[in-house]
Amino acid sequence: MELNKYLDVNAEVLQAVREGKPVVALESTIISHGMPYPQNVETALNVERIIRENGAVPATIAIIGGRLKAGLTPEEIEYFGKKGTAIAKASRRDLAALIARGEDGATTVTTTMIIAHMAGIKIFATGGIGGVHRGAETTMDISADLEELAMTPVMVVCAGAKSILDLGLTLEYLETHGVPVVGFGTKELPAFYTRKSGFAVDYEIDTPEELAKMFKAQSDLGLKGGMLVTNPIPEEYSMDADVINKAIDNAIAEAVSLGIHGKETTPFLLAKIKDLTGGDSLASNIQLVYNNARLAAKTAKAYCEL
Ligand code: PSU
Ligand code: MN
Repeated sequence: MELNKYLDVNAEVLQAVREGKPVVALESTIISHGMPYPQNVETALNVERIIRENGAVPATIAIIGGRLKAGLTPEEIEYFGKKGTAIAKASRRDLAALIARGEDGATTVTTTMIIAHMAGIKIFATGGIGGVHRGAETTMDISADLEELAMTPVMVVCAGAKSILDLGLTLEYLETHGVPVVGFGTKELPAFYTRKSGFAVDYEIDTPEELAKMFKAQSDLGLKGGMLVTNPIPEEYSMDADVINKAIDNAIAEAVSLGIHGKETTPFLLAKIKDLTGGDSLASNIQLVYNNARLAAKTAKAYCEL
């Protein structure tokens, strides 16, 4: 495997990829922008442990000093968690600038997919993805995550998307771009904090083995683009839909009145929702990420056994 000259893959990840062993990619925006310190570091380290316990090698992805990294040390994870939002959120358009300037960047779903693919990693676990924002018919605010799912062959295991987004339009967009949306053990798109959204997914799949088979068929066909696996939050950690939806509506109203836009929108809304719902949403968020890490590791293992 010829590595991209801007990419550093740590020894354990490199060996696993070369030997065809299961590897799961993880994003770093969830660490620096998604949760407060020190819970972010604790969660990121637990996620890596859960992936190992389920038979795969974790590869947390980030940009450090202008180098694209696949596989971080615990010290690097601590650094990202502590620096938090002072680290730039890096999307596709930011990669070249961060490399040229030798700066750090927290990778979103988009850039984690890009770097995972460069490193030969096929499966990626996270919390939630970006999508078509409410009001996008006038703001044109559509996350680059959807474009990336349309063109980069990585399976993204998430808990659906928060209803800070227009979930119906998000599904329309993914359909147009040929991205399969799978519900794990459900016919309904989960909405991150809750198991239900009222929107149907394309396919219900009930085992990691079937997920692996479907993704293998997509790669064998040479179809470009990824696959979105939506894994509902475990029942015992799911939140009351009214409580969370009220917080989301209030957060969106505040963002509109303050004129928040561009790359700030998603982090602003996420932080507001956390303030409005206190520790409850953080605890749920942590648990759904663990749940996705387990499924991604099992799927990566099944994929390697095909
Ligand atoms: N949605 C969440 N949690 C997150 C994100 C989105 O529920 O942490 C982060 C992810 O890193 C995602 C990014 O890729 O925000 C999307 O940002 P934007 O909407 O600006 O594309
Ligand atoms: Mn946006």
